[in-house]
Formats: sequence, structure tokens, C-alpha cells
Amino acid sequence: MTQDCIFCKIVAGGIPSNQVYADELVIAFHDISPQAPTHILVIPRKHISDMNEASPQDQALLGHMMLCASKIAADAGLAERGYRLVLNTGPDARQSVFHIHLHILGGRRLSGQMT
Ligand code: DGP
Repeated sequence: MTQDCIFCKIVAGGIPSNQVYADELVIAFHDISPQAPTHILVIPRKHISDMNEASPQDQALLGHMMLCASKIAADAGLAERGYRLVLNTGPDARQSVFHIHLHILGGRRLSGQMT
């Protein structure tokens, strides 16, 4: 837990979230500012600021986040039509919360632009 991290506070239950999944390593909840009909964030319970801070020790955790995202997307009905997974790192990517999170975006035809 990092004192000033909003996502650490969500993990600790100090800030409410619309949670859709939780296990011993990650939680997932709806984004407060959805960019698509379905916009869910998957975050590790462990505080990792961004991908620059991730280490080989986090390999299994990061893989677990990806596999949880695919299960959550399937449970949300996105498997057939598809969805996008996004993980922003740093200012050029416009990362705004410095606790790693995987965006699951779906429920509409997304832009062909990756930028
Ligand atoms: P990023 O730009 O990749 O750092 O995305 C951060 C996302 O986190 C952004 O889409 C809005 C979301 N967010 C920020 N604060 C909160 C919050 O308190 N609750 C929820 N559910 N989402 C939040």
C-alpha cells in the first residue's frame, strides 16, 4: 500500500468501486470515466507504479492480469465481438494513475487508431 495512491485505497476498500472481480492477486472494477460501453480496469493488489517499475519478479502477476482480463471480458459478453486491452505508461501515454492497470475496452467498434 502506498499512502497517496488512489488505486491502493480502492484495493484497501477505503474508496468505493464498482467491483466485478477479485482474487488474491488482483481486483477489477468499472472505470469512473468510461471510454466505451464496457470499460473495466484490472489492477494488481501490489503497488507497481508503471511498466518501468515492473521487474522479472512480477512476470507471473502481469500474466495473471492478462488472463483475468480475458475471463472478465468473456463474462462481460465481449469474447465474440472482441475488445482492446490497454496499459498506459508515463506522460506520453497519458498515464494518470500511477498504479499499473489494464484497461478492458469493448462493447462498440473501437477506433482503428492506436494513438
Ligand atoms: P490511465 O490514463 O491509463 O492512467 O487511466 C486511469 C483511469 O483510472 C482513468 O480511465 C480513470 C480511472 N480512474 C481514476 N480514478 C478513479 C477512481 O477513483 N475510480 C475508478 N473506478 N476509476 C478511476
